[in-house]
Amino acid sequence: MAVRRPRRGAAAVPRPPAGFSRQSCWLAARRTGAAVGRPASVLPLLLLLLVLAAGRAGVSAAGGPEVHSLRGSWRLANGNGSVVLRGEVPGCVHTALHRRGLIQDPYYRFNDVMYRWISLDNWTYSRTFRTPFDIGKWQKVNLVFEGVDTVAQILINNITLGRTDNMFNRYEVSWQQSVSWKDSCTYQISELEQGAPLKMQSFDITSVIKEISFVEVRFLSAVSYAAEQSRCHKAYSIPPACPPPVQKGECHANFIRKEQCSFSWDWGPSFPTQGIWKDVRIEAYNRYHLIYFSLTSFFAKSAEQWSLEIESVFDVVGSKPIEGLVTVNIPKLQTNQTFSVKLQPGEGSIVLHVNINKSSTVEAWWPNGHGKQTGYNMTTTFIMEAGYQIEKFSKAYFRTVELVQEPIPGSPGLSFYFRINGRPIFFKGSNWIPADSFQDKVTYDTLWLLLKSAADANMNALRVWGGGVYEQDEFYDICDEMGIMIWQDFMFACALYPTDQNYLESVRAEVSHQVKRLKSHPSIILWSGNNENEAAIASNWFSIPYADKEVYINDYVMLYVKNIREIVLTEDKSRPFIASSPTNGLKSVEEGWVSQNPYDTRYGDTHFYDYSSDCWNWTVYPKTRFASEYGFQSWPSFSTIEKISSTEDWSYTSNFSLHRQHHENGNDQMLQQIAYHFKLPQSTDPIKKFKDMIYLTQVMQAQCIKTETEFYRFSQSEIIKGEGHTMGALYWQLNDIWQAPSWASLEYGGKWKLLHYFAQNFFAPLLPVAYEDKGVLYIYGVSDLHENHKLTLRVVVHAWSSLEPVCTLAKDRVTVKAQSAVPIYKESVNDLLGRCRNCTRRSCVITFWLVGEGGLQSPTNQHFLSSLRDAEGLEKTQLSASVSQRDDIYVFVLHTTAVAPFVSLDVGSIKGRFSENGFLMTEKKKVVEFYPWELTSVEELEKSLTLTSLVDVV
Ligand code: BMA
Repeated sequence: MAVRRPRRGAAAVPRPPAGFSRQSCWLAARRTGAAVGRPASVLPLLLLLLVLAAGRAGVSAAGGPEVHSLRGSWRLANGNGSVVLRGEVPGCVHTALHRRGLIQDPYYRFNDVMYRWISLDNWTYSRTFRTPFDIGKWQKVNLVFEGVDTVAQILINNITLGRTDNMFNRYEVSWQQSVSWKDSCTYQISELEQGAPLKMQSFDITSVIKEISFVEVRFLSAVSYAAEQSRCHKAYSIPPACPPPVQKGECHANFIRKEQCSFSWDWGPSFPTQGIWKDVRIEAYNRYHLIYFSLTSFFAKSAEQWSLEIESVFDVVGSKPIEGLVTVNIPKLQTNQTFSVKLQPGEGSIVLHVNINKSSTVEAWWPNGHGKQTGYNMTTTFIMEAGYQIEKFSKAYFRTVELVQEPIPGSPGLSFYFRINGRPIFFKGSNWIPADSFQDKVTYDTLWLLLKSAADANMNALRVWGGGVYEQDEFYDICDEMGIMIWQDFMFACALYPTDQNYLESVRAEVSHQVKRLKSHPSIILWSGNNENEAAIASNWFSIPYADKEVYINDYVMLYVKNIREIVLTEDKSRPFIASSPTNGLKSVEEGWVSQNPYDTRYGDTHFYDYSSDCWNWTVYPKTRFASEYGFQSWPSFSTIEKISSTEDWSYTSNFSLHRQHHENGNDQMLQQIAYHFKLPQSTDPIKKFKDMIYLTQVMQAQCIKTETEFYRFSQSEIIKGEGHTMGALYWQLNDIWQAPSWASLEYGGKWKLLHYFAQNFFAPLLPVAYEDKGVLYIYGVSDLHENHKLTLRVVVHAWSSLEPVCTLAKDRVTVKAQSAVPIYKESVNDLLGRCRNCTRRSCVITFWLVGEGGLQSPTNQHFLSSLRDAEGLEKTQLSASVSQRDDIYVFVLHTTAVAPFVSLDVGSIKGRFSENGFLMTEKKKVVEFYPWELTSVEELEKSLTLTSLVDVV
């Protein structure tokens, strides 16, 4: 196995139909204490009848909380007041400056470094607001921030209410417990000395609010804060100090609880934003208030019983407990249960266990490709003696998840795979990064389009990577609806982290908040502590002297095991937890949570990158239990680059092309990989040459990741030399944060790279996969289907020089086993070439596919017998297309005069995707559909269309 170099840091996609659920019914904050509900006795039923008589079902009776939104336009000023403007909330400074025309598009050319001053300044958001209601009427009035990015002091009417330092936390602000703003080192020290609470997250503003109030959020530059925190951490250093220079980023991201990649990454710019990035509002209530509501499902095997655990977190004002009734109703499952509950004063939760009526059939939630994503409408009604009634409408989903780590016969180590509803599932998908440097630009439609593209490429899983953000509720809602399983990292990546007390407090609040907020989603199937931090210690990325290693291991265990894991296990018993990715799973635990070699193929998951070996050679890939990261870079298409560059930038070696590449030697690595199999562009026309390069990087990336993914898929049922049973292939990475070369298969804006079209095929539920071993060609039948199938394998050999097949073969009644990869064909390449007149490795290519009854058919796959650089007989083709419209889609009829490898259709910036792309065209005519994502026309498409195949590269 090549060793990974330590690095740093509709078939169409229609708009969501009207009324497409954006359910997001659980509220949020962090609390403690628990009380368990009991099934109701007779007495409280009286109460129920009384309240039902008083109020209409589905509507909160009078007395419910008042909410006043503070979203909208705020005043925004920089530190010395020289820049003043209006800024939207939710939003950030960069977006505000751009909207007002004070800066250009931050993604344009070199603006990321030009605009560094923005994040080095300290900005203040402020506004006045008229108190929307008679606050005297309310026992509690809170100012609630769902997300503040990141370090800020919050004031109302010039009185400091508190401070924030974690963008992943929710803050409620008030007056009584306020602290004054101090230098952050002093702050830590004095608070520690006094033993005072270090982070205040719950305040009550009742006594500070006036009829007209002035609210201010004074930010401190995240960059300065991180530097200062690092300086204050005197006992020992916490590396890495800074990102590699090629990333043009900021230092000490690990000292601030902020999106780690906002300080730059190897695919992303440095835009350490400041802003109020989520909802902000005033909330007023009497007696009691529901803060979080969540449900998780469980299945008791012995009793064959589904149940739901429903957790409600309340704030009870005053000194007396409140009693009442909670009714849970799931009409479709004939389940209706009432519990009597008692809420203690202060913040606490009640946990109800609802058994689902056994005479109803429960349809489970399944991953994409394995069944439906059934959810059941559920109403939970809280009727409390103290007044108003709360009704929550939610979707109850039923699914189980097990992470199976058990011995495998014939193989040392342990398995590592997921069983969903008792069925082992091969994970097909990719890794998700933030969809924009500016989160306020990520709309529901952005998320929907990216996730639909994942589902359309036959993916069933994504990993939300730990260097970004915990995604918006809508992200997980969409995954629930599309059956995309989420491997959810906590937000720590490629670094070591501090563990001093106030840092840990902040993280504890963050984890508790995020788990409560997200645990109702069936799509989330795993919590994972961090990205690559076990590996960073084990492989000593930061050159830590051996004698000091223990300190860092202790910190590691303190953070991910004693804190994060402990909270997760308390908050959520419905899904597994692992401490890191990659990890050796149970083996890492056995070795004290940091394994000698977390990349061990016989345990846990692996990340694997090798840019120098020939990627067509499958023997370089690790026969791992689970490939959770692997990939190759490519450039986004010209239409995407064009938007943020100017003419002088359009060459592969321009300053711009170098600037945009954040991975050391990235552009050269792509060239090297291309050169293994293709001729490099030689055109004297610089723009043609640049476009050819872009095209080749995409062809190379698609072909490399295809080879690697197919290897993982065909390794799922076998053990070779003790290795195998690979049960997951999540390539790095799905999406882009800006327009730049990266590992993504979807460009910024959503356009599919050739890789994404390839993914649709290499992740197909039924796929024949070929590889060669010592001169023998093997074809495996790979299937995710739940039944065995008797199919016909068709193998067709073409000469590069002719559209007529040289020879064909049909192998009937081959058994492709359910959810397996089995050999279905074997022949020495020499025999095969011998059978097909005049074929040599250089002159011919093999295509093959599977067909069966009932329309069952795999994509057509191909196997190259030599590099295409050496292909003999390829002719210059005349590719042409005619475009027509059929209902909402467009039909492209393609014609070729010769065999054409890697045919690419590109319609520039017209949003939409083709039914297939990048294919080997061996017929004279082929029909490809285009699914638009916006209004377009035949004329526009014809005008924008570029057809390219490999022979067009000169
Ligand atoms: C992975 C990720 C990222 C990185 C990618 C490509 O390991 O975790 O840190 O962007 O590799 O280098």
